Amino acid sequence: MTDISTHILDQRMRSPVYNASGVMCRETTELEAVRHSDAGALVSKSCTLEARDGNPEPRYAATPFGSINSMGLPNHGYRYYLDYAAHYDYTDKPLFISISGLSLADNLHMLDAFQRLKRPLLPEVNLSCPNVPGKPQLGYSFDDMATALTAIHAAMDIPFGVKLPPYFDISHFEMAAEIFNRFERLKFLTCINSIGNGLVVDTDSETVLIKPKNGLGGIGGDYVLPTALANVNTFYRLCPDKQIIGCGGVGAGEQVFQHILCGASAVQVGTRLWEEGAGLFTRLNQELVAIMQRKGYQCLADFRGKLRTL
Ligand code: ERO
Repeated sequence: MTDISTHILDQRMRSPVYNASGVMCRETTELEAVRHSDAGALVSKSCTLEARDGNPEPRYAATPFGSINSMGLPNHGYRYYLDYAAHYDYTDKPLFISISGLSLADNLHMLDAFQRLKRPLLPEVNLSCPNVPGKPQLGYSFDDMATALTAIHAAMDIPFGVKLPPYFDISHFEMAAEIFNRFERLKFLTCINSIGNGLVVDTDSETVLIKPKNGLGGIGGDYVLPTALANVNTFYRLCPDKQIIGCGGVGAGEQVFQHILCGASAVQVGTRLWEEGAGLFTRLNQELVAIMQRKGYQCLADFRGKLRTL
């Protein structure tokens, strides 16, 4: 028997794959569809204090190699997800709650409400939304990120994680890792959010594909796989006490395998889930099992983090 189960903290996942925040998770019906699928966990849409409609449409487009989005954080407001979390059956599969307040005070307010539920939910604080005009990505401002994490860590009794933007320079990886390693209850790092502020152009019409921000948006899908793997593997090496959750460029079991080989304990899927729907998870699990059987691996620990260098 090939075992593809994994753990985030002490919570067991029957499969390492689940949705990336933003895809199939704004409505409770969507969250329930992921819960009833072969995903190993689920994460809710990043929430704000108050409900938001998000940016004007069109704000998502599929492209030949992935996707571009500038959704602008459309969500029902944190109370909607708080209610879902309050009634969730935690014996089924882990529930991650994504938090993306427009200020540190908003984040602290929402995190307090979620931890007061006294349920085993896993907060994922989004430090990397690229699409809210006038709000820079916190993950790129190291001093502000350290200030925010200091306050969040002091306020949190329960373990939590962060969703990170992609980093591209070794000095930035090292500076970010040094900050994360200061915080004991910061237990997992999700790498990566979409690559912010890309531009996809349609040659025939000579236009951008999405309306907000003159067409700039977060890039996901095949384009981002090497960047995602670099972030997973580098933080796996630099933050040995944290768990890494991979995200980016997953379309088949092979990319799930690669994320885990680079050190991921679990793997999120965004663009491909948007395009294919929740049946995707059954396929990814089957493809991952086939690769493991071909290689003679019986469980994920047999190859997790064992990427070889030359
Ligand atoms: O526009 C969004 O709602 C959005 N899109 C992303 O690619 N990443 C995000 O983190 C995000 C909002 C929090």
